[in-house]
Amino acid sequence: MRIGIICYPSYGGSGVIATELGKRLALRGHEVHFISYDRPFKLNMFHQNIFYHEVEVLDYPLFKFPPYMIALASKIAEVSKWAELDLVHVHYAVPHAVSAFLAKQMTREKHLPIVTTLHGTDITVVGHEPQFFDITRFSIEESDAVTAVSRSLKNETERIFNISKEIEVIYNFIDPDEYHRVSVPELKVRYAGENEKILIHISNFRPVKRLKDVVDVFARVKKDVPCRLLMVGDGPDGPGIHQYIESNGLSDDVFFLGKQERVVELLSISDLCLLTSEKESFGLVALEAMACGVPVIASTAGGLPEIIKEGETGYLLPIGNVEAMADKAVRVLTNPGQWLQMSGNAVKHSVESFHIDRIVQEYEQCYQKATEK
Ligand code: GMT
Repeated sequence: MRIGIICYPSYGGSGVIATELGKRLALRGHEVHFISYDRPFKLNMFHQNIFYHEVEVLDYPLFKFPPYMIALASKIAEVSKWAELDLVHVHYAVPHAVSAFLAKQMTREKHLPIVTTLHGTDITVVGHEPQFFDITRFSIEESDAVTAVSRSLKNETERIFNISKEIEVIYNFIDPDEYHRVSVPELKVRYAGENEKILIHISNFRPVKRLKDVVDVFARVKKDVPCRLLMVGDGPDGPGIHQYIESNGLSDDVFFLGKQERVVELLSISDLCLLTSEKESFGLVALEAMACGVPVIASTAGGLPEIIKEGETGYLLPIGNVEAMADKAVRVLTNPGQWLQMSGNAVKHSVESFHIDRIVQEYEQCYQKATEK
């Protein structure tokens, strides 16, 4: 098939999933055309089946806001004509599904099916904004196929938007060839002593991640277990959390590593991953951690209970219950037998349930159905 993929190119789970999906589809013989305002950061390979089309937005003094949505629609229409796309797969309803809808209208002589994948923020945050509500609903209803990355997101979308269209759950995935525990003892000594454990948090440091909870859990664990915390990522809550750590006297125990393109090595030296979010449609980082043998202590937000097996690959606690999260963390960290068991379970579960090959086939079937309609 000839497939157009529209995604955000920057750091973040949706961009990672869209790009890895496109790369794998190309390896399976499909022709894949990425369309975005920048090269997706994970698009780091050459393949004859992969194309990248940059959306250029006219910068004219009259435009207070550059018209990205229209530029994207024009680019989708243009590429779909000359590359004879069989469908476009958009990641995020707003604005991508809206632009795809416009492109479809512009190329009416040739049916252009739209597959829309909902990733979470488009529904739980953006779609809630009264001004975006109707257009989000419209873009979902007008898509030829809609997928959500977890059952929780599907249910929430149906409830919030009262959607009549069928939403298929296609989970996010992991490539175990890339995500597996590697031995990097020289890296471990950079951050922790021989008898110290390493806890890790990776995110875009947005308020929904509840970074203070991460620090509060860490501070409690530290009272019982010698440990250090790696904070990977950056975002709007970065400055505030630096201050919070300093005011709690934890500066020497916490390392800020900024945005990292590759996290396998950092996960490989970690003993626990903390994900305390108040919203998380899937939590790709939890899956990446599990694939690297790192048990996850997480909140019960959104799709996390569908990814983490309670008591087997980690623990799930109510949002904000930092005491309970810390108790579970201490229990795992002080019981080497249990940690080993959980670490092994985590790898097995991630590979068995979320292997890229299996999920990519689900997308292929979804594409097939969308084009046959
Ligand atoms: O978590 C974010 O703020 C980033 C956002 C994104 O666009 O990557 O993540 C969303 O999509 C990911 C990929 O499907 C999911 O793993 C995240 O759970 C989801 N974030 C939220 O629901 C808050």
